[in-house]
Amino acid sequence: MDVYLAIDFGAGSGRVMAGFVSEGMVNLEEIYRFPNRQVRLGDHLYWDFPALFADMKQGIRKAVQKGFHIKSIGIDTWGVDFGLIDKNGNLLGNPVCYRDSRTDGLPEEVFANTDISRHYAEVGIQVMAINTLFQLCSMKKSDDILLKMADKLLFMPDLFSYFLTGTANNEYTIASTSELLDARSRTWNWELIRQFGLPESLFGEIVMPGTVRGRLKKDIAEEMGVDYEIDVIAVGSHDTASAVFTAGLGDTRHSVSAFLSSGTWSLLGIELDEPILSEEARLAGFTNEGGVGGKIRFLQNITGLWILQRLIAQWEETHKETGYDALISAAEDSDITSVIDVDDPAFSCPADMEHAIADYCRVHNLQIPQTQGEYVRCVLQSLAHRYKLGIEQLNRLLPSPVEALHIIGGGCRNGLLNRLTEDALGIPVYAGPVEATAIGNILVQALAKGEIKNRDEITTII
Ligand code: LFR
Repeated sequence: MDVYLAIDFGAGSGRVMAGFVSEGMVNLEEIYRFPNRQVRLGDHLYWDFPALFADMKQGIRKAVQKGFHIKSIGIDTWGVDFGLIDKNGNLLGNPVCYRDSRTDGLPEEVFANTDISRHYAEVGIQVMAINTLFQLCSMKKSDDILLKMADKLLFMPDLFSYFLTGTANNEYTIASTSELLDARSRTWNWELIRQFGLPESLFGEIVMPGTVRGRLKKDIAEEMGVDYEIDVIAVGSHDTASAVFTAGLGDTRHSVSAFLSSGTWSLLGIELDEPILSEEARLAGFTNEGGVGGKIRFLQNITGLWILQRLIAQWEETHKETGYDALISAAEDSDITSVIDVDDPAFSCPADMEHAIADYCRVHNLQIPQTQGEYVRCVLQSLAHRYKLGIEQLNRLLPSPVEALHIIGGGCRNGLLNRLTEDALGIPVYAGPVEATAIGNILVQALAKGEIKNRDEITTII
């Protein structure tokens, strides 16, 4: 059977999915899932790129062994992180994880001498310490030798594609998470790059989703047991871009509907044709990231299920209850009313998430959770509360208010969170598709291959 492979790397795990389009439906099969770990080494927090690359190849091999004929491959990952390669095409060090402390305090330092409003009016990106811009500034500040040796900067999906094909370029949607693009022209903001003293040569050709990046290298194809040519296609290679591509398409009931891509992060917003670069948008924390088809993903980056994921990981270590269903039902039975600010830096990378929540509640005179159910309830209602705030802020910026919310991605399986969100928002909330990212990834490949002709066809499929 002919399939497209969607390779999706998240901060917690990666997977290889096979998909095909038939009779107006996308059919998906999970081929291989593997963990993605952040490794502390010396003073830094890294991704284990060689292990991830090996796992990706393992997934491709498994698809071949299952008898699938692979038409093309599309790769998407989380945003902002990158690898540097030297003139000989070798990887210079393991990519550093965006949760590394090297960028702590840098935005404040950088914008002490730069006009932040003017900056936003050009790049349109929510200033966050994790962004590529600040990672590069921290390397410059510490006189990092790797930056001097680097020939090209490749964002994570670019890096995986490069080692599969040998072609080094930068896909638009992932590049937009760097805070180094011009939001309107959708290409590098050279003035900004020069202003920050970054080597211009690092930044390569920007390719749009749907572009063929290259073919699977011969040696890799042989290793995979493949004797035909396989294209690697640039999809919406930022995971959120692939997911958002499918959100709310075909929703004819509401004229304005927003999306919430729910996973480790909660990305709440709306798709637009052109960016909103006003001071009001900046102050409300909106970002204008690049979307498939040249669209703009106007959204807020909200700390999502990360807090709950960390709690569960911690409970696992201390042999407490970790079953999702049991925890959710304990949360349903709990009546704690405390609401925390999920975006408070205290929750971004604490050693102990339970303590971080308890401390926050103590300092803010809120009831401190005592049971696991109370912790879960507190986190979920805080998220729902934050979504309400986000939609209110969005409504102030749009000509007419949001009428419905589509929650997509793994987090939309959390029925309690969906319900709390609908109660908080007072508008209809739709859940699904859970597999939004893989579906979006595969649809762009099908468009590139000419199997699907246009957005109307996609709307029918969705
Ligand atoms: C989600 C995501 C978000 C981005 C965050 C960090 O997986 O890609 O969109 O803000 O990860 O890169």
